Amino acid sequence: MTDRIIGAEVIVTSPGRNYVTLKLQTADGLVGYGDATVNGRELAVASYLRDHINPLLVGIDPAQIEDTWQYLYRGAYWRRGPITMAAISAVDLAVWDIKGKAAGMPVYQLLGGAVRDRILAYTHASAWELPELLDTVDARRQDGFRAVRAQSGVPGLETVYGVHRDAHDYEPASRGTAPVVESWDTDAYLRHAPSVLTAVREHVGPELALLHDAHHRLTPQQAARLGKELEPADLFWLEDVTPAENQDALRLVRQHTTTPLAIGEVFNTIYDCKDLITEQLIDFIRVAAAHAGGISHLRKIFALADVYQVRAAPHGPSDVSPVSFGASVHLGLSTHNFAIQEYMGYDPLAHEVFPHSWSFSDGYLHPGEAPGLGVEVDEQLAAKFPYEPAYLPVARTLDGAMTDW
Ligand code: KDG
Ligand code: MG
Repeated sequence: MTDRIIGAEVIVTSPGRNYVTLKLQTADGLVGYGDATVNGRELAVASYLRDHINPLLVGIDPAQIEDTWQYLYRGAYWRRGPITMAAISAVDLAVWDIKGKAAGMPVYQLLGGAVRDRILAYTHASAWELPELLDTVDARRQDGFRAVRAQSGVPGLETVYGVHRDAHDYEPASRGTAPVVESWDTDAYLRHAPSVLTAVREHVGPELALLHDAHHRLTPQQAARLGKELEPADLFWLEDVTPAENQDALRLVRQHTTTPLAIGEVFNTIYDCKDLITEQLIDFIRVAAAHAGGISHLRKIFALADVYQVRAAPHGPSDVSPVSFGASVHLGLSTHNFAIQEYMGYDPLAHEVFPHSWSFSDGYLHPGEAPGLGVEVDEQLAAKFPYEPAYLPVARTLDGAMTDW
């Protein structure tokens, strides 16, 4: 007998920050969870699910994962875009979770089984001044990390992406009814960043994998110059050097530097990735299970990337929930060209609201052996943390014009 979806519900909760979770229930008594969190636009996805998708799911056979994906993608007519694709991602994750639970197997087994024992993780180290940054990098290494993203302040600027002046943990969204306005000066950043990363490399020695995120702010020429100047720092990657809309930019960057390039955290489909992959303009593709169509679509993107020796390295900030983070770890264990998983970490409350089988130890992640995705939701606890309006910052250049944050 085929099972059927009998209930679809959206849970919006804020244990430390906002998360949007889809819960599907089946006639056989199975429950599947998916993540649909889009940082700063959470309620748009919640409405897309509640008002437009959930009514369509009731009666569907949850085992038909690919058909359900195609129904929601092709059936929308207005396809792609972050809100639509986050909603489709949530459904996809929830039905993979159900399939795993029905089979009594962790999802990585359904994806072909383990191709590695554990998944390399990187985390964030940030501090305004270099001495504190070096201390923070050391502290992350003591936590077991073998790969660290380093971000520092910039002289003359009040705010910089990835760094808080007075804290070593960085969370970009802030609660409130309007975005914080930051100021930005690319020239000041370019004068400073190479010396910081070179100093970090000198401090840590050759082995630590060192990463840096330029967060979509440079012109092609500036990105090429930065990549070249960072070569002595031997980065594992330089991330998001140019805004995602201008993919031609990467051609120029590539001609001038051998610093590896990573991009894709704001991409939603394989169509956003395909030119960068097939023209070998990047080394790592950063799509997230919560934002680019779930496990089903990430598998396709990673398979395309494999042909071109581009490796998978999904986005893993605190603003994708432990549900889609778990999905990423299942993909990591079972995908041959998976390189590294970002693990920014979670507020302790988020670990409690989303109890999970995935674990971090000695610099590596493992999805665990629980059936399905292995992430549950403590709904009673979740209800104690209602949605709170929150926004990502916006940025203006020193002359007052809006720029990319
Ligand atoms: O919501 C935005 C964050 O997820 C993003 O700024 C984090 O760039 C980021 C990263 O690499 O983790
Ligand atoms: Mg990034």
